[in-house]
Amino acid sequence: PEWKNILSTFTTSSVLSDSAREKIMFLHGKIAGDEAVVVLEKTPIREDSLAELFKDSKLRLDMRNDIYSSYRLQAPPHLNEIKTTVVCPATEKHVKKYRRQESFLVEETGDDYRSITLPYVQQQSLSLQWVYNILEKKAEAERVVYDDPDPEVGFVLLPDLKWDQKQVDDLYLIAIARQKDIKSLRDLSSEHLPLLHNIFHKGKAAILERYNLPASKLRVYLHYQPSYYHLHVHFTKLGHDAPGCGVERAHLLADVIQNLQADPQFYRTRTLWFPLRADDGLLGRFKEAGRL
Ligand code: M7G
Repeated sequence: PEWKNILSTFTTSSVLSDSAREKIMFLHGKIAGDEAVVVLEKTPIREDSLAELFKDSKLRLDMRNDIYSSYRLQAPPHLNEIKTTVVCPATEKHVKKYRRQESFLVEETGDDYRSITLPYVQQQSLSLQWVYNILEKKAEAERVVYDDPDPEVGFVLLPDLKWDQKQVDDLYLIAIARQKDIKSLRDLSSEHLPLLHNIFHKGKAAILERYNLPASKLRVYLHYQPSYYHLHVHFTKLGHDAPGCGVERAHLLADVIQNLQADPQFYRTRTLWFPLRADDGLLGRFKEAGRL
């Protein structure tokens, strides 16, 4: 790991969104002439750092009143880092993804998928280069938690970009299928059951072994719509409200498996509901088609 400040040239053009409670800020700007999105996030206080925190920090009193007092604690720099994510060069789609926006629930039949969603997604979804880099070990190779090389049912399990791996409390991993032709939930049929079973069982086993976290503590799901149209499964810790874990976007893998067992074409024929943001081009397509 190198300490290089590529952000010293970052100029902010706007705050896309922020949350004082979540202690996170999404910025749009430029790095050396290139469009960039920068995410700054304060990370949780780790229990295993407390001894050092109390011993090595400076403490300044703000106020004292009876039995109450409040302080500012200046932690040693390595206990006071800000998790920073940079997307550069960022596309307009990245900027939209992080801009705070009102969302609308869309109802998509199987036919809507084929006539509205699929043509749109084929034209304008985000690049999958980062996914291929992971599958081909060209990036993040040292972060991989589990790798099943089988071309049919294989997958790579690794920490999600959103997780700094400092504490298991906000554990977030993704399993990326090795098969390249499955865009999303909509492409799944019963022929994919061996793949889904494999991801479910081996993914949970690998997380138990590495992080000592049992299946009963995991939320295992797919997003619909996803941002990246290459099949992947999210593994997050129960109790941690990971972004996108809500009912309108997350489909539990256990349910997906059962639905496909009951009806091999379930996800190709059912109506699915999902939220789209006001500035999402796909929402425009649904409106044009009179489906909203
Ligand atoms: P999604 O459901 O397609 O979209 O999930 P979402 O981002 O709207 O949830 C893609 C998941 O992959 C997200 O949880 C991302 O945080 C994660 N992710 C995205 N990128 C670009 C990377 C990456 O380069 N490396 C890793 N490890 N995870 C990524």
